[in-house]
Amino acid sequence: MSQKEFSIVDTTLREGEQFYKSNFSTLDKIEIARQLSDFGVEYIELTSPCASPKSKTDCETIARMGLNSKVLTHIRCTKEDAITAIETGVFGINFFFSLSILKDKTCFEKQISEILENILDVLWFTRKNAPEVEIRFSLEDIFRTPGDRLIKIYKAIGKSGWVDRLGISDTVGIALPSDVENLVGLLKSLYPKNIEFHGHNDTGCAVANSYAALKAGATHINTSILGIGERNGITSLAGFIARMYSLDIDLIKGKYNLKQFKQLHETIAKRIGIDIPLNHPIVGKAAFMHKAGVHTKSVILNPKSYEIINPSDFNELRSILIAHKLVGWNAVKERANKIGLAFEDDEIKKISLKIKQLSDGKNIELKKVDEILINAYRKE
Ligand code: HCA
Ligand code: CU
Repeated sequence: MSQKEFSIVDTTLREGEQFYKSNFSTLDKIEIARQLSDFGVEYIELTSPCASPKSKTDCETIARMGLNSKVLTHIRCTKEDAITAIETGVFGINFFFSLSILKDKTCFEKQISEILENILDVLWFTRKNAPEVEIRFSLEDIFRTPGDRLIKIYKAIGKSGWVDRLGISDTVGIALPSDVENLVGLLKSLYPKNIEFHGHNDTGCAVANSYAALKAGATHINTSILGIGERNGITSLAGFIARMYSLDIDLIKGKYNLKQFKQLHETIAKRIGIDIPLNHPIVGKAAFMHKAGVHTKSVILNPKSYEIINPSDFNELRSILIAHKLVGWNAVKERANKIGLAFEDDEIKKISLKIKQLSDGKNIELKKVDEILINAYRKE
């Protein structure tokens, strides 16, 4: 499948800085960049050096770290921003521009051709002054940008040969996977080279949309750790990795250092002062917990019956929960065996019933289940 060739452009240090709780120090950024690079993301995107004086020195510092990941910065499409970005020594520049019908009215008073000329002027200026720098150009809010405008802009930029890839941004998370597929397909017909997708998660479609983009021929996918970004953020790295792992385990195990996944997430959670959401893919506390009797019975026999991700690939542990009213006797039997107690099946079934009665509508701890098992064993 062509999707094998994809690159992750992780933007925790750019889009993620736009999350309401983020305020990374230089040391935070250095640590996060190093861990992202060790995990193996192909690109790391940094906040514009024009955003604040420290943003500029941080770009310079991270660009010089000698990371395996390529370091990009994200700027407006102006010569002033381009000059500052080039000065930082980054590997690549991600330009963004808006032609959305809802954004900036003044923009549409100008003729599209004039806007295009300005964009081309900036891209040519950058290419000329930094021939070695990788350039991406992207239109913001592309699903609310009139088709004729985007075709005209992308055709001309593609033809110029001054960019290394074109991007599309679902800035408000409005797209469905089918919309993304259609648009990437259209873009491919105008520009059969590298395409980047950036998708917000306002309707919970970011991961599916990112996959749809790849399926239609996109090559670069934006992610952030825990999906952090403006509002409720973008495609989460864990969601995207889970999606791709489920399709091709060997590919993902070969491309990324999965054993470091949890640590990377813990670092970010700590730096922004939150807990990892319990139900987050792969790294959430509940990701490998099995509860209902029907599930636990099968998982004990064959974990794949209810798991598409092997927790040990990510240094995670599977849990079989038994201190609750949905418990199944097979799971209780497994627990009894684990603590060295053997029972006949009939006896285990009786014990399971007792656990159900005790825990119906109220929480009990595993300690209590063990106590019940030990007392029953003593009575035997
Ligand atoms: C922003 C906009 C952006 C840009 C994405 C991109 C978006 O917050 O400045 O350039 O790929 O969602 O449109 O994040
Ligand atoms: Cu965004």
